Amino acid sequence: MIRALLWDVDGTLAETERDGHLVAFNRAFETAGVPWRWSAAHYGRLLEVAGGYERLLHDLKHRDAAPAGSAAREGLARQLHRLKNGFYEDIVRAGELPLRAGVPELLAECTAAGVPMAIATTTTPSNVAALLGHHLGRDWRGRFAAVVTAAEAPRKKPDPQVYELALAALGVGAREAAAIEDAPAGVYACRRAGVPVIVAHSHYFPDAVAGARAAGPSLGSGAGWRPAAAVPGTRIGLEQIRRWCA
Ligand code: XBP
Repeated sequence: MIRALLWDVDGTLAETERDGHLVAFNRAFETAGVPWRWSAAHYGRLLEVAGGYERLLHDLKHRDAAPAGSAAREGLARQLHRLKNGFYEDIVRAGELPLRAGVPELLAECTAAGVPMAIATTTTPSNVAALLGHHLGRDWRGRFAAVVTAAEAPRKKPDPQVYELALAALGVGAREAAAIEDAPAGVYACRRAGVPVIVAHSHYFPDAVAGARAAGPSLGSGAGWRPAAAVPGTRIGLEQIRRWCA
């Protein structure tokens, strides 16, 4: 029986990669005066590298215009990442990152049903606080029994650390929880932690990932899910998640 729900953040709660982080990275490049920008397609490829700082560092290694020494590259990556996170918060506060369809309803359903929830993300904690504070209000933290971010789980997905810490904080076994994810790295992290996972595909991760209990285009509708949702017309709720994980 599923007794707790674990939420990934980027791409799952909102389209944060396409509409938030990418836009913010490019604003950071402009502000720092570096001569390159990331296209949407290039960013899609860079998403194979987990972590915004790590992603920057990876990209800098392949740029002629970037500093040649590793210490200088790391310094620049740190500066750009800090700037990026500031711009990301501005984007959230400007209301440009709405929650994805079905997310507010599933959050509310869990709260009403007394099903504990955790955040399980390897993004920077300030990004999570900005997004959830904007959408759920100043007391957003109280809606979650545990919030695990890159601060607590430095080993990024697909490492299972973030899910293992979330389970321990909730005090539930892996099979007593279900996770909502969008990306292959998140699905692998869940599988390695033994947590059943439901995938709501996002802009950058539209393809099937092996090992998910179910996958579909949106929590906002029962249409297009594999395996099929019991009631295709309605949003994905706790009962449906429990069926898929049974
Ligand atoms: C998503 C990530 C993050 C974000 C950027 O992790 O890989 O790095 O893309 O955020 P998850 P930061 O799927 O665990 O949420 O710049 O804060 O790393």
